[in-house]
Amino acid sequence: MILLISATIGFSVIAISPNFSDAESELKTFITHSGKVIRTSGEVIDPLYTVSTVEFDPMEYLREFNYGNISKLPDGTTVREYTIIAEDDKVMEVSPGVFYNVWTYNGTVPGPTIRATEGDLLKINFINNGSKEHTIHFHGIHPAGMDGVFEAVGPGGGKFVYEFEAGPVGVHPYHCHVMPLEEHIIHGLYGVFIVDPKEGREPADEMVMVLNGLDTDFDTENNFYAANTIPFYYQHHPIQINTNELIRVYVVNMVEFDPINNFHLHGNLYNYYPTGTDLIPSFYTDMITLSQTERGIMEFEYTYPGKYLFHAHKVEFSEKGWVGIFLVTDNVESDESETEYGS
Ligand SMILES: [Cu+2]
Repeated sequence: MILLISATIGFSVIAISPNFSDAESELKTFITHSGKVIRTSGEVIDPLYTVSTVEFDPMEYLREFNYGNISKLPDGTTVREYTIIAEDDKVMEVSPGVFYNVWTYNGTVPGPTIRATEGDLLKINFINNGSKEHTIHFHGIHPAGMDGVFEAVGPGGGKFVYEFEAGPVGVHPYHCHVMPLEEHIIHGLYGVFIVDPKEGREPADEMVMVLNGLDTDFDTENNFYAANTIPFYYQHHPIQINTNELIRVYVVNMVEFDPINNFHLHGNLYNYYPTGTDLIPSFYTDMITLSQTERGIMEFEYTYPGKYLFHAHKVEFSEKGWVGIFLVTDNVESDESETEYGS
């Protein structure tokens, strides 16, 4: 086969007539995670993905709660309906120049923060648009058939409706439970599930922080750590809060591979409610230690304005991205950020 490539470079014409027979015999065929068939004589680096990027704004995610589509049963029970779509072919620039194949619920890592009140009936319409089997396994109390473990949902549009009563009160993770579990979690199939007490909680500036790690070179060790996926994000974009206003952080540790994580707050201490299941705090501290999927609620107020760090006191983690700043001022309108229950 003779291939003639005519390229105009200035006024010169380059003719190439290589013998492709050797190269042709070495062509490798492989399928990308989006199902595309590729043939190449070059190096096949797996995984290789199509250019389908994820845009994720950690500042938006921080205070965004999904209360679902609300309706009522004849007996007055509130029904909340959510749709969650899994995909596994997206690429996200997690740090400048570092592209990582994320597996997503509704297009982001973490997935949406699902929020309900204890006793509500939840219907989660799950659609798997990925190329592998996925599920949603909620932590909490529900029937065995709603546990998202033995009911793998097939790729390419498989569906399942998870239906259960919201409970117990607290902050819980949800995540995919298909094996190898570590792989499905480290790629990003997880999110936060908040169950509010019927009487609500004291009004506060509320936020969600998922502590996560990224193994970008597939050696089962994390290369980056973060609060809400993007390393150093809240250091470069400090979280603005007010003096003398109650701050409530729902914190969930989803770091794989490393057995512990922790959360240290500067210039202050916080009341800590492990798993958020009790309305009376267990600790008043500036440091908690969290193992995989351990979580809780932190509450605090700042008296003095200024910049305050929060970070893993496992210094390796903070130096690889799990660090942020609260920018405390005493002149910001506070009404907008307060949670309205039952909304
Ligand atoms: Cu999965």
